[in-house]
Amino acid sequence: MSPAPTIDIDEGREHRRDVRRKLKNDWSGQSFPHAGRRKPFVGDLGVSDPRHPLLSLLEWGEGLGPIYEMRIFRQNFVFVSGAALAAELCDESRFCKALPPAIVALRQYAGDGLFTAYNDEPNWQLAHELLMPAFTKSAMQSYHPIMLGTASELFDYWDRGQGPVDVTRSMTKLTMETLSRAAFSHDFGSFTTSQPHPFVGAMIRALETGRRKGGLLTAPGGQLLGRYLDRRNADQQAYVDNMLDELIAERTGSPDQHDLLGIMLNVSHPETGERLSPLNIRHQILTFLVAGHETTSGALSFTLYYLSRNPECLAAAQREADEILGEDPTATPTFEQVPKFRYIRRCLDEALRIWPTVPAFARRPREQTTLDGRYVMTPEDWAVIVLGQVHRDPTVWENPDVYDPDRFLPANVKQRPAHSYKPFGAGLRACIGRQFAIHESVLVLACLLHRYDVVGDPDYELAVDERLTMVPRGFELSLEPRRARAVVE
Ligand code: MNH
Repeated sequence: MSPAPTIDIDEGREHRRDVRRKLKNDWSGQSFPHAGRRKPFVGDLGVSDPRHPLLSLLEWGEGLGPIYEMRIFRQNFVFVSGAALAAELCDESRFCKALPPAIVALRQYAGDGLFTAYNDEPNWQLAHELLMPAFTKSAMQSYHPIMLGTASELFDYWDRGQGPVDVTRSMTKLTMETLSRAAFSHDFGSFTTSQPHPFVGAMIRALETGRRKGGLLTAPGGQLLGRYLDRRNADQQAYVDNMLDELIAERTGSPDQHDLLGIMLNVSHPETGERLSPLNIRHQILTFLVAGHETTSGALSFTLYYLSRNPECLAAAQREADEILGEDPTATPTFEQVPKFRYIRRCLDEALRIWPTVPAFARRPREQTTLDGRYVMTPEDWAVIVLGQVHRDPTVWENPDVYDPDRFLPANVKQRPAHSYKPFGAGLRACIGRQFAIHESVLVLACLLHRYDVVGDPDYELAVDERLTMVPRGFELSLEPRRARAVVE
């Protein structure tokens, strides 16, 4: 049994606020295509698999057109799969981020942290302004050595082992370590201890409960089930909250350390002098850990999957790594070299097109408007942009299921309509960690391909796991260390 976290929240009050903020989403009575036959009372229950709701959208949403809906009990969901409608929703002058029930459910853990804050919550603006400087391209300079360090620990760990490696598992360890070191200088020992640190498991289980609860709350009796899940989960959450609170307390008032926690503790707003509260800092750290590790891990894993399936792309990526890094297979890039891996970057972009690891995000209008010139939307209505469908809309992407990194050559990007590609979201509430994810991913891919020849199992068929994000399941690579040799052939 863990002691209660030192910072307490009035959960009743938080919950009442979320209920008050809930958007009606009735679309003024308009209806859209939906799957199968709708049943009285339960609606479209059973259409979507609750164990992987977003993945199953890609199946049952197929053929329903650019906008479609699902109703579960009294909760209405409207999905957008067409690129033109999605682009319209990404217009920040007319639309903004919406919090669907699944995101609201995460507020129990992440509170008013950046990802789960309502647009008008004062802590969003404050945290956004205080933390933006920590996520600029140039700020990556201080994370660069951390990223190189964890990558080299991963390679050593692989070199000590035998046989093929589980790619997603390895990449998840890697991104978790990078993030915890960059965020609060904590080493979870992922590559040095045999037992995973209990914090990581507790955090993931707590969030998984949140996700399940989010799905439940729309059903009659769901509140009750939700409370049951909460009780079962209370220990996990208390453990996670506690560890973070202790860490924050330990570091408060201690000399400046150059990680995200140091910035949050020591920097005040240049104009107002405001600072983040200890509770909000806990929410932010949890947010970074969660938002930043599985997403990047999935991006790396999907890229490696597609490279292993496309020998010409793999050869081109390896050639680029060799050209920039030279003969020594263990050479690592400087900070300035990372953006030079242009082809590897395109490989990453293309993997995130086919498998955007954050599979969807939601938007609502600022004022009443019409979508596509015909669907009335009030600020009480929201639509989910289904990235997996939008990124494969055949009106924008030729042969959308084919992996082709050259779609991201500058000339080709320029020819596509604006907002065709949105793996990091849109507008003010777009991903703050984008540069972080891209710098880390490109650096890791370049080092990896320079150091090893990679071979996938030819019999492996891509299977995708839906956790909080999308990741390949059971994908293994055999790694053959490369020798120092003439790189010019
Ligand atoms: Mn990230 C928001 C995708 C890596 C921290 N992220 C978002 C959104 C998408 C997204 C999409 C917008 C969601 C919405 O509109 O509701 N993020 C990604 C992807 C990767 C990623 C695909 C990796 C690949 N994200 C990271 C990393 C971090 C991070 C790394 C932190 C170090 N992301 C965030 C935060 C937000 C966010 C924080 C919320 C920003 C805000 O609303 O102010």
